[in-house]
Amino acid sequence: MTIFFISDLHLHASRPEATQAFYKFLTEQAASAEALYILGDFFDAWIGDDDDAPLAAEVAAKLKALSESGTKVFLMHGNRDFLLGQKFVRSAGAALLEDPTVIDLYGTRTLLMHGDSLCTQDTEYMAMRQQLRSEAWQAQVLAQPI
Ligand SMILES: [Mn+2]
Repeated sequence: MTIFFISDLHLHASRPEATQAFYKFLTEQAASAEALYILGDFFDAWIGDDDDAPLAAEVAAKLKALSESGTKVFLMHGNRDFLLGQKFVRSAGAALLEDPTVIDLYGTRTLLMHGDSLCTQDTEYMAMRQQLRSEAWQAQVLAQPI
């Protein structure tokens, strides 16, 4: 069995060829896999699960179909789509992973991360990241209409 790890697809309505390539990957490769791990920045941006843009619903439906066909789907936040929430995750038939997460990959402990938390010398980014990832900031932003 195969397990796929992908990240940084940066899906966006302005790049339909990337979205189509992803759909092709789902049907031609991921469909026969044991699991698909999407390790962040799956979307180029995410400002709340209440965004009713067609791309999000379409992608969720494709992932849900994959999940229902027997491939486990895991999602991790990236530095651009860290507001992806449970509503989207559920609609995609996926499970949300903490960053970092350690999995047992065929007997080998394997660390999964998006990677931006390792940019420790970029102190401005680290300070911003701390704010963006705080519950208070996220609650305040997500309470705003799209
Ligand atoms: Mn990233």
